[in-house]
Amino acid sequence: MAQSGAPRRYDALVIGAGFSGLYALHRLRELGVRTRVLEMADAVGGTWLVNRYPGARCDIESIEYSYSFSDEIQQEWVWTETMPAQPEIEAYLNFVADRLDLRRDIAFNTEVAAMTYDDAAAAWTVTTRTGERFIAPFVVAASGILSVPLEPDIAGMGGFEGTSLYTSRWPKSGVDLTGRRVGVVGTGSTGVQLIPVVAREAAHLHVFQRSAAYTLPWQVRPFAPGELDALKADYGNIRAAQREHPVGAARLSAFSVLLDMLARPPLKSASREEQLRAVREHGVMGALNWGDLFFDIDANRMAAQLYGEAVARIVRDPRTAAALVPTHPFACKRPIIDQGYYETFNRDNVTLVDLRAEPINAVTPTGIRTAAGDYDLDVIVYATGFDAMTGALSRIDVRGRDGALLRDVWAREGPVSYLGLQVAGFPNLFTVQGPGSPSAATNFVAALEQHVEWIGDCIAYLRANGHSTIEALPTAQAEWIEHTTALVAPTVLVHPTCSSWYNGGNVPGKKRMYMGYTGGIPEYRRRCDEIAAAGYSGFELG
Ligand code: N01
Repeated sequence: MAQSGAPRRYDALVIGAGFSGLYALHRLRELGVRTRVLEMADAVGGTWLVNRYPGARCDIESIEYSYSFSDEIQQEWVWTETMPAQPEIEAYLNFVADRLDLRRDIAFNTEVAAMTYDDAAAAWTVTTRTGERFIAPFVVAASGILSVPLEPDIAGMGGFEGTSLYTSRWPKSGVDLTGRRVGVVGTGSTGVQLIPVVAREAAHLHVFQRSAAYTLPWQVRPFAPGELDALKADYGNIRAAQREHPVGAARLSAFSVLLDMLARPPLKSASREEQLRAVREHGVMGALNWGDLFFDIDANRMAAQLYGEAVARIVRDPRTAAALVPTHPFACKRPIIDQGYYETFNRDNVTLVDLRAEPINAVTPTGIRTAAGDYDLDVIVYATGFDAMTGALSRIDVRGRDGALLRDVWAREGPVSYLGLQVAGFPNLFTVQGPGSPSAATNFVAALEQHVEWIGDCIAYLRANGHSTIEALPTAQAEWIEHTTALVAPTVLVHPTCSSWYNGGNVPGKKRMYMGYTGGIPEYRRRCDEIAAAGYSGFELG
């Protein structure tokens, strides 16, 4: 990569201008740290800028899936729906960028390609794809936990003569699918949101499903007149409750529902009549709303069976209904909520293709060929997920102490980190929502605010106390991993049949390790604060 011009120097560099990067910039500026944000896209928004596929929506309430650090912002911004759709979140992040005058410190269209730590100078040199260089003592990687899309490796994909689309980079101008024969590959959170919307437009929709999803029906609605104002008037209490809640969202959300299940009676001691009543009265939710599913794989399997009975009450074609029943344990993958997912399979223009029965052999010029035959398509939509948590930093050449490459460390040892905030051997590099932090299983926005604030305070502390470096100790890192692993060990989340982005199982060749901290944000915050108060125990300050 050619180097162009003299490097520009800052006190800190932030990678990414999504939710995390915007707040990191604001916070560091407030602390008097000269900061530059490097953003590969041409606008702010991160994941909410590029995942603009039809149906894209958050599964946490807008008043909680938003910054809490500024009362002005939370009072001024007007949400229109209980759970915001992608355009509204993108608009919100643009509003925040304008309101805090953030753009003047963001370099857009600036993709970081490499970063190297210089031990003698105690600084990072960051080089962009076009060869620009930036030097700063501190780097904050706000590069996103779900920002590197996974493109499937299916023979013949490049030779498809119709339109190939990726949900993670949906065209800004939109795509008219009216009257077209569409195939969707992938039935995770993205596919489940997309499929009902596409079904209403397309002439015919084929859903190519490799793993069926557990998904709960949800009602998203516009705020009633005066409702948002009343919530805003109570924001102090709402944020206080959120702060105390393990998942960082105290109101009803995809996560809080899971947590509430823990307090429910065990499925194993429910009579058959009680089980059937739960399904009759509460549908798929009734099948899963039991307290023992997280810890007892047999109870979890019973729930899957009950879930199948609930799905069969909605989906009329028995073969389709049976194919829609997941075979992996419930809770292995991130919870999904939907609007009319199962009902979509009752439409005449929707066909489920069960890839467990007929795997994809190839993409042909005219569609998709499975083991059972050819499906002619005009459009193929890939909703095939992300290289989560470690993907964004792994595609950058991150060289720490002694030239160690971060992606090699993670390939060798798994996604190790101390607190999800730093990796041993990579001084002064902070990761917002890194592996081993609460991020994955919580309200990302609540989790990132805590991270950004801790990082800001840490940098301020180092500067105030004449330290130029901070680096996670390998022993502290190993103990942290041991702790996060022990927390999740008694749950079904680590069952051998669990494979998802939570444990890297969705990326061929990625070393598997559960990448979250399941102790909840309040306990995590307490530990992080305790570590800081003890002079950053577990870190070496230089
Ligand atoms: O990705 P996924 P996602 N052939 O990895 C399938 C967040 N999010 O983008 O399970 C055929 O969950 C794959 O099959 P399998 C949220 O955190 C949030 O949907 O590997 N199929 C799976 O069905 C979420 O968890 C929101 O067998 C292939 C699907 O593609 C995360 O993003 C909305 C395949 C990928 O599912 C990721 O969700 C959207 C192949 N070669 C996303 N390769 C909300 O806030 C992969 N698949 C609501």
